Amino acid sequence: LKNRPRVLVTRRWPESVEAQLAERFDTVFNVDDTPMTPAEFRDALTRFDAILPTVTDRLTTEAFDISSPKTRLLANYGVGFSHIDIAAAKAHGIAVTNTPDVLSECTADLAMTLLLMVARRAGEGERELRAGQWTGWRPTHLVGSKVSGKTLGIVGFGRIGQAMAQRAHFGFGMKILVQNRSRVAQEVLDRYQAVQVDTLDDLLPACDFVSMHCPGGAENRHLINSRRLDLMKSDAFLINTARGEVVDENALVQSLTYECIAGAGLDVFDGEPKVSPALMEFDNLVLLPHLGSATAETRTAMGERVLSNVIAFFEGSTPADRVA
Ligand code: 8YV
Repeated sequence: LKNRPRVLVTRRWPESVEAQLAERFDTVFNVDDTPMTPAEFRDALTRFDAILPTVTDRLTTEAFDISSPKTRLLANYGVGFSHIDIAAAKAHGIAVTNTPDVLSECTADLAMTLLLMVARRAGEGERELRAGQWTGWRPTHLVGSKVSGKTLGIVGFGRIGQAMAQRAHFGFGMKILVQNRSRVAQEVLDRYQAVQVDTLDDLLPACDFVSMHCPGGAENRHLINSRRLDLMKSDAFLINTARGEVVDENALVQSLTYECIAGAGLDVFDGEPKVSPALMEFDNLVLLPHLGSATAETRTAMGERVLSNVIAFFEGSTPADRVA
């Protein structure tokens, strides 16, 4: 085919979707599989019709600092897009899409994994056993907190927050409290017998677990700060599978040091893949390397969702997942 759109894929994807992309488009894969620097991105903007980035590509104001880009579409591989300067993309007339829905279940599964692991001290137990330090069963060994029937606060009640509520309510009989930037339809809350509270400050003191499912970006930066950590119960746990920036990590370290909360499960970090050494010191933390959507099924589905968006865009229709 002549005049096939030139497409840059910034990281390696599952083979089947890479093959589909290569079939339809003049596709360049970043064989190094490394994050793009702002300079590389600026260069790519002059050469490609579409760029398919991921969360590791920091597409800041600096990255968009060129006068007339060739690129018309940024089709993000992932639902969160706080790594993209949307205003700068818009100013250049570049459309942006994401991949909602397809990763909600796996991300909620991982949030539940963190919740269970931290409450039941699974990470601690595994480390102890592998270190050959397990001396045998005793009634007081690695005693954790019961999960079933407890109160879970969900911050951000979009697709992933609701998938979390489904697991917690139907699987574990948890009571669900919700805080969301807009009013959630009563019928949606009723599905999980959930109650929406007005503010985060109302939610935090009432919960045994608080799980973050809101977007990242400037507006939610350090939503969980030291004042809000103080509002949590001292036997409560914080779970974050959203974005690192929504939790002030220094405040979390303080809170854990003074035992103001019982522990946390984190899949995302401010400045990842660097993780603050202070966090490594706590046994009551479960730390995972951004695995939320990391299943074969979901990573393939994410790629297919990007593919549909790119195809729609170059066929002249509005991509289903256009966010800007
Ligand atoms: C991805 C995610 O691993 O979709 C998101 O927002 O955080 C994860 O599913 C990552 O963003 C891929 O770009």
